[in-house]
Amino acid sequence: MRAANYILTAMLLLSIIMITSAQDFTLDIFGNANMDDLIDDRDIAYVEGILNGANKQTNLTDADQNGKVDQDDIARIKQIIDGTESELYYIDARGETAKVKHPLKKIIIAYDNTAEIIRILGAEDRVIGVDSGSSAGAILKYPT
Ligand SMILES: [Ca+2]
Ligand SMILES: [Ca+2]
Repeated sequence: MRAANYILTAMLLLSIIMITSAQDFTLDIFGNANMDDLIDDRDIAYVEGILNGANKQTNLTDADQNGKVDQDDIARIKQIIDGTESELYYIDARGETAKVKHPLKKIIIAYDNTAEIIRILGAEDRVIGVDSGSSAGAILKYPT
């Protein structure tokens, strides 16, 4: 279930972030130090490279948002990978840093594609609201 919770969180964040193109997508979650589309062991290696001077710091390196890059960020990235982190920092649709508690217990669906992902993940019991402006697709399966 940890993996499912992480995927759920990631997918919800994706819907918030508003993907413009799959080809130039950056997962805007702090801890994605190498600025690609996921958080994995390569981000740990990238932060290690920053600490030894081989890599340049990126906007998403400070995983715990304490204003400095150190071993604690590597520890946080490891928690994100194994699903034990209690909160995630991300860049929201307005370009501002935001925080979400993890795992998610309550979900509000804003886009049809998110509604379908929630259904696929079997997390429909966590949905407490939907965007009443949506008028098509899987989102209509939820009461408004
Ligand atoms: Ca990454
Ligand atoms: Ca930090």
